[in-house]
Amino acid sequence: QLGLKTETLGHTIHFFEEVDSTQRIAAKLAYEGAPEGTLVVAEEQKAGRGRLDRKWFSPKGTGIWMSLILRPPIPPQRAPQLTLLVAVAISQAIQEVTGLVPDIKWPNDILLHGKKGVGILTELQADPDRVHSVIVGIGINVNQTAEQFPEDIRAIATSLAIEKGERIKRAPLIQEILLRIERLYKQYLAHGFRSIKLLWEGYAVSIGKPVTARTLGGTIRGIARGITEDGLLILEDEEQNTHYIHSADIQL
Ligand code: BT5
Repeated sequence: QLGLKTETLGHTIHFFEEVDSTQRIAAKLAYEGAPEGTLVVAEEQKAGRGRLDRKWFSPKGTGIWMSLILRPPIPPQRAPQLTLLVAVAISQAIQEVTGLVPDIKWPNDILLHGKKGVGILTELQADPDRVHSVIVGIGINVNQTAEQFPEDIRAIATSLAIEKGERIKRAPLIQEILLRIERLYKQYLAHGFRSIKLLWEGYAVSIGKPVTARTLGGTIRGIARGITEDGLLILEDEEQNTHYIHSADIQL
């Protein structure tokens, strides 16, 4: 039992010992009409995934692997804002529970001392003018030791326990994350993205710095100038051209 303090988020929880991906299950539930706040949590994912069908390593019992259904009344182009909102909420929760100060790397990574500890995957069911549901996938490395990461990501990945130097209880962290998401989400629905954007900027690395952005359309080098009101990255290249980037991998 999680002992939730939220009003709606997480009030229906589908818990699984083992799944392919909580993201797939949540998408199915959303399609079948599951209400906002429905949460799918698993101890282990056999086929956890990142963006572009990349793999998300989700071993048994050491992390938080969960997907949350939201139904915001927004057009699809505003959906990237929710990835950023959730990144802020998770960062706040991590800070509150562990004392660690995370950095957010646009669009969907949370770094602990420069290594990836959290990945967020936001997927939509939408018409061209209206979102039906947003499935927010959250993967948090909580208690892995360095040796428990596969070799190919050992140099870039970390866990809360590695950075904190002690094991972290998962239930209170999930509780705090849902509470923070709910708070920011209410603020977002009532007042828009502006105040969330300010919080986001407080956690963001790479703004004002040179970065390389790998997009599906190609690679752009430049200075990250900030984000737009819709949550796109503003990148200024060497010829002072401004690019608005919807999705990319960013190298610092
Ligand atoms: C992400 O993708 O970072 C989104 C990850 C979302 C995972 C959650 S878990 C619950 C829900 N159910 C799912 O099936 N997924 C969501 P992306 O930015 O594409 O990063 C993927 C890359 O991160 C991989 O190609 C690896 O390099 C690296 N990676 C894989 N597993 C990792 C881990 N456990 N920790 C850190 N990095 C990892």
